[in-house]
Amino acid sequence: MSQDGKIEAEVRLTGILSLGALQPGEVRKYGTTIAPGLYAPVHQHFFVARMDMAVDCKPGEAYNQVVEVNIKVEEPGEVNVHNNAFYAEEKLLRCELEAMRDCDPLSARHWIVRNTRNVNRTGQLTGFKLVPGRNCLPLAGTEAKFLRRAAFLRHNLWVTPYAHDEMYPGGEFPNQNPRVGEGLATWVKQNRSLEENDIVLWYVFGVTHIPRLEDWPVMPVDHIGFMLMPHGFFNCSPAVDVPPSSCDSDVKDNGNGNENGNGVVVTKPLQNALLAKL
Ligand SMILES: [Cu+2]
Repeated sequence: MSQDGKIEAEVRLTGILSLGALQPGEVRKYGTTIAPGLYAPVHQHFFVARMDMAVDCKPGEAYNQVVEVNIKVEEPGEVNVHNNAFYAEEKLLRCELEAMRDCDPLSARHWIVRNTRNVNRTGQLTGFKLVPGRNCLPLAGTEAKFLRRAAFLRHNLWVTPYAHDEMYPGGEFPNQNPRVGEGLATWVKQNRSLEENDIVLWYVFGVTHIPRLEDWPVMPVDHIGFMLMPHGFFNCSPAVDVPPSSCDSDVKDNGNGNENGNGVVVTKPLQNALLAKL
């Protein structure tokens, strides 16, 4: 979490690739020849972040909802004579089956978890937005067998109301194929209401890894992640009253309430007061 209220989640990928051997002169359509006689298959990595949200809620309150935001281009006409207008359009995700969503960077798509009762100083509901990073979907046919037990990969975002026994998107025992009827894709068939509830976000994010020669013998770190960012949660930037850094205050600290050379009263920085208490 940083001083502007942002929470960043990052996964770093490294390690040794899974490899196959090649006959002399052989190349493989489904992989990269990364060293003489060696190829690494094209593959994908997926991660799921389960986030039990409680935006601006006191303990026990269940006053959250989720809206999807897409940027829309305005139709040409009297209100758009220069043909350059665009705007953010919001849509409330009312129930679980409406909330199976995919990323769309071309429309700057993101999702905001809002408190349904608390407003900021402009009267809008307080919220935190989920900002996707780069992402992908499984590159497989809809009937692929692995999608039976990993059906949660079919969408980048799922939203459920909190349930204490819904912890693992693939169900309790994801390796015991097929285990159909368990996990996220099954739970959402209840189509529970999300209009004012204890909201759980499931953000599924992945990377399609086309191996490079530079990934061998040990892969340099690749990064993938997302952000939770305040959106009307604070009344202004939470970073504007950050105390000076300690090295800065060492130079400027002339004592508590003393005048400096210009006749200006210099108060001891808050940070020094806090340090003194420690
Ligand atoms: Cu990889």
